[in-house]
Amino acid sequence: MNDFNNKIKQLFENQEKFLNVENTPVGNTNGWYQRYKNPILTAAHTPLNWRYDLCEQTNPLLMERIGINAVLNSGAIKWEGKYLIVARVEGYDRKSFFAIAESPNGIDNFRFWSHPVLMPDTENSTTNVYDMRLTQHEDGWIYGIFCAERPDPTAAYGDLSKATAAAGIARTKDLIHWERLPDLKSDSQQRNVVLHPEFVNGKYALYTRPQDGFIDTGKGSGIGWALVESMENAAVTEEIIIDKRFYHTIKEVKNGEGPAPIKTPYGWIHLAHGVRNCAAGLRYVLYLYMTSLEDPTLQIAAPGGYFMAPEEGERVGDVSNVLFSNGWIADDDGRVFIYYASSDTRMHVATTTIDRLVDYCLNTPEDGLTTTASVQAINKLIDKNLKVQ
Ligand code: M1P
Repeated sequence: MNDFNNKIKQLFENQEKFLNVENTPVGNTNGWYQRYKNPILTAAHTPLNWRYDLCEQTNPLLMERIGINAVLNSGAIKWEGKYLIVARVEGYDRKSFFAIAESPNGIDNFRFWSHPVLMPDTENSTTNVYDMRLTQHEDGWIYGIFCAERPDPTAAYGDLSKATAAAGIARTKDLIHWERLPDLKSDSQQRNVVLHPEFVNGKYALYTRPQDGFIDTGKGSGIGWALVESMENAAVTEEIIIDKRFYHTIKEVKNGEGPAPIKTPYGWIHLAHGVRNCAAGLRYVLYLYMTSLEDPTLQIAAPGGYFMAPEEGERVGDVSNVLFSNGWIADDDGRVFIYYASSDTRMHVATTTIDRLVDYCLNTPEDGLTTTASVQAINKLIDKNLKVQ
């Protein structure tokens, strides 16, 4: 074997070893979920043949040809017995694309499918796509809704950073062939749009996030809800806010729906991200809320504070101090796999159960919005405990 082939052999052997590393639970938890030692997907997990030219004639120095920067905000679905991630993969060129990785157990051994998804484009070409939410809808399709980013045509001459965010829509029956549908029509910009899995009053129901600008939600006061007649030509006509932002909370600056909610006998459980500002910049944390089965626009539980926040190594990355989740899987046995990205750089998993999430939603005190209310909630718990101790 010549030197070049030896180097290739070594490269693939090292990669194989890396992909096979077992993931193990870490840390004491508060009983809400279990974190794991290793990220489940990083740039280094992407296949070598996406990055290297493996031909000796054209790449005698065996250098990388295409750099992958990060694997982050991923949709998730259980499919044919496997745990599938529709990852946002970002290249050194800053473009994001979707790529599917699968694992036999949802916790480790994730491997990317041979090719990334070549998402069909719209007539009005899309510069960037990211953060897909997957919904297995009762109409028989699997929908992927994602952010479709384009340059803002109203930008002043020379302003090359002003952009627009719209909700791109695609659907598939096999996660291999994707049909791109027109973007969601909306008076405002939209990001973090998610399809509810069931029809509501015979219509498709969308969780929205109206925003005045590309970054700022401005007057957009929280997570919205809109019913649309069809997904082939989806348009927001009426939008109500079902999860509001409040002053001095974890979602003061903005919030956004995470994955499609999970149905339980007690209500729909939602995972969302909340953003506040501080001297170090924006801080993204994850929180839960619950809506009624009879009326999914009605919030019936709003546990105060965050459910998960960046910890240790999670705190640092391309956009530090960020946890973001747009994928989770509720397994048949009651386990829930929460897939979350840290600091816009890598993907992790945390496991929990439906029982724990329901208990958390129904028994965590709401944010009383003042320091007095917070102390009253603690005192109430102390008094209760004094009676049983
Ligand atoms: O950088 C943090 C996140 O910022 C955006 O989310 P939001 O619109 O809620 O602020 C998105 O760009 C997201 O991809 C990113 O993780």
